[in-house]
Amino acid sequence: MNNAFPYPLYLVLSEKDCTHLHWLEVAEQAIKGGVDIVQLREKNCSFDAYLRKAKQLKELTDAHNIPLIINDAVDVAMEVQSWGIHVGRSDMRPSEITQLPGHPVHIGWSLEVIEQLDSNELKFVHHLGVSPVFSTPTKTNTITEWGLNGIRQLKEQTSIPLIAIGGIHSHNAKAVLEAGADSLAVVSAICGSKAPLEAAYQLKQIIHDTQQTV
Ligand code: TZP
Ligand code: MG
Repeated sequence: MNNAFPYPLYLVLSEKDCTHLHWLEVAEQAIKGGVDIVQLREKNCSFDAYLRKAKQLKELTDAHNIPLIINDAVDVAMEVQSWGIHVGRSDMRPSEITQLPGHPVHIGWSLEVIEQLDSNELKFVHHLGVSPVFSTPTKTNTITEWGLNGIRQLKEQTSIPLIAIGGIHSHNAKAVLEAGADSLAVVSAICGSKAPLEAAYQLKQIIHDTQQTV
């Protein structure tokens, strides 16, 4: 377990990817199954609609003592007072976010190209999303596929916690952790499951089993 990011199972939740159950039901089951942290990630959503969802989810995550991260929308994150915000290269920069009074305490940044490791922005970042580890139908507008070797190399080059995302499922979870990921972020492995509680539980078991050996 990485003390700087003690949330090894990370659910990235979006309504469109919840193919079997209501998105809030998915979140609740996933938390009961062992998810440690939840990110709300909605695209093409109005501020009001995003905020409504964020408030519903915050109520749930607060009730379970789980941190909430909002993707992209710094205004929504600040309004709902989420613990974290996650941004990519095309969003508000981490350094700008830290200028805002009352900004979220935790900032995640997607690492899509190796040049970002030289960026001044790293000083303002608390975790890096290794994006994507494997290609995935869930997000297709991606640049690098880091692969396991990419995680190994990044691990040597930075001490910022690495959150692996993209194509992570129970069959490759152990390998991703062994390559050096501090946390596994998943969408379809949980949102696309008919049984999100069991899907989360299975991933959490793999994490526990792997932590005994690495
Ligand atoms: N960022 C990089 S890949 C990805 C995001 C949001 C989607 C991951 O989805 P899945 O279904 O876990 O492969
Ligand atoms: Mg973004």
